[in-house]
Amino acid sequence: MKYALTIATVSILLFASLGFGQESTEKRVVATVDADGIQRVEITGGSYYFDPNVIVVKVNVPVELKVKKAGGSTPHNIVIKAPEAGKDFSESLSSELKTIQFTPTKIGKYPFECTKKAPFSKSHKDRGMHGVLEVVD
Ligand SMILES: [Cu+2]
Repeated sequence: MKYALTIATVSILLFASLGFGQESTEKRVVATVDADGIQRVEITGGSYYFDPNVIVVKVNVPVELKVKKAGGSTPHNIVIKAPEAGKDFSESLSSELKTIQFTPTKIGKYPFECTKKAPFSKSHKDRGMHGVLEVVD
């Protein structure tokens, strides 16, 4: 009986910690199209998040993502691999703004992430550095 209780307690603790670890607040931004017909969004990457982490853009309209890193010495990048939908890039983040240009050609949800990982620790993605680019009509 005592054994069963211990198992139950451990399971609950494990479940709670997993739930907590995966908790990430959604920061959603809908890109506005500028007068020159380009939709621009600024994204900051830090330890361990992207802000915003849900980016909504229109299909077949050029996009400029302005990416930069929040302070700190931990290296970060932003990677999205969806060449079939017009998006395929890997850019390291620095304190200076970098511009990533592409034109999304297919409606859908495309995950982006930081692919960095320190030895013997979880990947930045697993620590919360990921997001979704939503391409809408
Ligand atoms: Cu990172």
